[in-house]
Amino acid sequence: MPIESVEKIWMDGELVDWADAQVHVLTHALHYGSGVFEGIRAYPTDEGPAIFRLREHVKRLFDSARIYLIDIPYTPEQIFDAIVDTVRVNGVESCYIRPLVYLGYGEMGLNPLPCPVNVSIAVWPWGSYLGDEGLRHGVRMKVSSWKRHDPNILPPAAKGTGMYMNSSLAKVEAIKAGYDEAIMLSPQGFVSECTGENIFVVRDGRIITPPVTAGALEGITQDSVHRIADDLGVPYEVENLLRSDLYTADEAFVTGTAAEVVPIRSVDDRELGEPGPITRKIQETYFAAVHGRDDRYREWLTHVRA
Ligand code: PPE
Repeated sequence: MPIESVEKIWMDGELVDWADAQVHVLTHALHYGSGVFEGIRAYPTDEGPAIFRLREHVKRLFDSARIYLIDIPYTPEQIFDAIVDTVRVNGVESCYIRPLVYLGYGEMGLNPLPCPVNVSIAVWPWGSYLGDEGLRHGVRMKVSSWKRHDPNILPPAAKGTGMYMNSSLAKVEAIKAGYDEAIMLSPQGFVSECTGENIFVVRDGRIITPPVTAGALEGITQDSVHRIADDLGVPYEVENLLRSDLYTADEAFVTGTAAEVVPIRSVDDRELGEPGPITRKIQETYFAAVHGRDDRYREWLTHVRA
């Protein structure tokens, strides 16, 4: 589906027209994937649009940049405010938000240090990432033949643009084989995560998700699920999972800002069936939280029309 355009994009401190948000072909990041980014969502609430967990996303953006020695020429407060402004000025009720820090035009070659650092913030309306059907009835997953990065090859803690070539290889393999999404294993063979989502299984009433040492990004949605599970009194554990644990799980689901909370209906054709009660409850509570319908999670919202 083509991107649905809005009016303005924030580029290096200014709001420019959507069509004018252009870069030079010799932009370093186009050649070497030298950038870091975030994915954030804003949802409609009774008090107008609210951005979900903005503070945490801005923090992770700066952490990602730090890992790659990219010096962002703004403070976290400035980026926070710029994101709020960009949502506000475009007059959208709900949107996906993509802040991008990238090495720009100036130098070529694999030493990125002399390159200028550019920042853009784009927003656009974006529906269910894994489809409405998937959100309701679950997605069909395939364990990929492509492994996730070893943390000493590319640090999964940083949302680096280049490392998503790995995700795309796995995604394409899964789609071409007739599945919705791929599950990736670590080089050691433990379950890591999906191409753009964290993964969870439910076993004997407990939620289990793989550790960061298995190559998973420390997801902000994953953290929201942790808190929600605590509030619901569902035990939450971080443990290595084997491929076979996915086949025999009582329930399984994935989480991400773009994907939200999506049930898994099968893994490598082993049917898990319709979404189970714990997945449903987590999903329901998550949607209540993002829409400002649950007071317990109000501190996660940044209202745009303050
Ligand atoms: N793992 C990966 C590899 C990942 O990219 C994401 C987010 C997550 C886990 C979940 O993280 P969080 O959003 O903090 O819960 N993926 C982003 C990019 C998706 C895309 O297609 O682009 C997202 O969901 O915004």
